[in-house]
Amino acid sequence: MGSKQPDRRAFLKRGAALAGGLSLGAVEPAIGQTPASGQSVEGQSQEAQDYSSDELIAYGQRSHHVTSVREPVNGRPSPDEFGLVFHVGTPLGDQMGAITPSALHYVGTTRGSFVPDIDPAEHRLMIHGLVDRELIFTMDELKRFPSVTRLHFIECAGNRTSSRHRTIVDSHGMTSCAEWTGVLLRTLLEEAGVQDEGTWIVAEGVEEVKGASSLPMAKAMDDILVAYAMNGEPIRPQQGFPLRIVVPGFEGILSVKWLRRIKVVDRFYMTYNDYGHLRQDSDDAALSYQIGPKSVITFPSGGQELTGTGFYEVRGLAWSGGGVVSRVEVSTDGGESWMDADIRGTPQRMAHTAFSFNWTWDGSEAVLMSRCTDEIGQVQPSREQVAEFWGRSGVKGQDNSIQPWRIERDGSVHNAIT
Ligand SMILES: Nc1nc2c(c(=O)[nH]1)N[C@H]1C(S)=C(S)[C@@H](COP(=O)(O)O)O[C@H]1N2
Ligand SMILES: [Mo]
Repeated sequence: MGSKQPDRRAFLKRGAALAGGLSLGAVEPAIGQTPASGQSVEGQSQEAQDYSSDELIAYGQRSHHVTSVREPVNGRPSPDEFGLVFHVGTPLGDQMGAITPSALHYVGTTRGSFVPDIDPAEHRLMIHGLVDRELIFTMDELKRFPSVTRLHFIECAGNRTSSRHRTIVDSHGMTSCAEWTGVLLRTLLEEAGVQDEGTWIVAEGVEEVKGASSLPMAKAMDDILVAYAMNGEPIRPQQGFPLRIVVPGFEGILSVKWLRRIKVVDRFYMTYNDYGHLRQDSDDAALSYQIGPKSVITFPSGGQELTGTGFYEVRGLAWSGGGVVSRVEVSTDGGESWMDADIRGTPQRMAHTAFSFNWTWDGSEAVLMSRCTDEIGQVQPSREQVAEFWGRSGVKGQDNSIQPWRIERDGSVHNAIT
């Protein structure tokens, strides 16, 4: 069986080279093909993995030839020597399409967390405070309510542009997109009966003082999900098993994981999370939550390499807390001129939207950028525009400025921020 493999792969290789040669009339090797000098088939020497085992038939795993993994961001290893998990980023440079595989969804924790092991049979959600009826739900009870299934990104405010970043994990690794299923928080709040003075909520996870966030009632009554499933299966422990809120379009810290309590209150509460983000003022808090129109080129991005001149599909992701992505433009000359990119699929509200752009690299130095416009007309700003607004202190709140990647003559790709 194993002996057949090289033959088959060689055939595929010839077939692809032929097809590429015909359609593009290329003299050089077809796209993605290496010249036929070194004939060795990569990975052949590795020990074979038995994908036909009972275990992997019952519950699958990716090919052992695929090695892309989450990486610590800001240089802080997870878990650390005390077992605490800090922010760990999604390898967006390897991603295809808009949905992040659950196993690669970024992990965000406010001050470092132990990922708790919660028994869903024992877990409860309490809704109390300024309500007519205080309610306590089991997981089974929550699943009896009408549910919604929605694609949404989550993004940590820690994602920012900087000259120090090398790869897209450094600059944008703390955003991911998944399909979430759960009950609208509004459904549960209506069940409890919110009193007139109830203008804010405080949502709390299982970790005592950590992981609590304040949210305005208008958002709670709009589109917040109390989610128990992610990409078709129960939410994974690192993402909040068995229950979390997903706050569409707002910064990630508000999407409280391991959710156990929602208190309806009459004012903005300065919780541990809110204090960390220096929001002593409720107007400032409510205004700075929403993530602006944003996009990034995932290929080619920092640390990757172009293997020769010619045709490339430039790929990326765009998103906005303001709703649907309506337009994505790409520049290959450092922002001098812009051209429309192709949007993949039907963009969803507050969800990553994949885009692509056909490009022929002539071998000269080039600076690639992308720019997102959302359905309410907001346009992603350049770093210069952001600096003009915020001054030398840098961006407060989220940084949604344009990320430039420089292609060097040797094909290497670097962060172009100086
Ligand atoms: N209970 C709890 N919820 C939490 C956190 C936390 O530490 N504890 N971290 C927050 C932060 S800072 C972010 S960015 C998001 C990350 O969600 P994810 O890990 O599913 O990507 O969860 C938020 N929810
Ligand atoms: Mo975060």
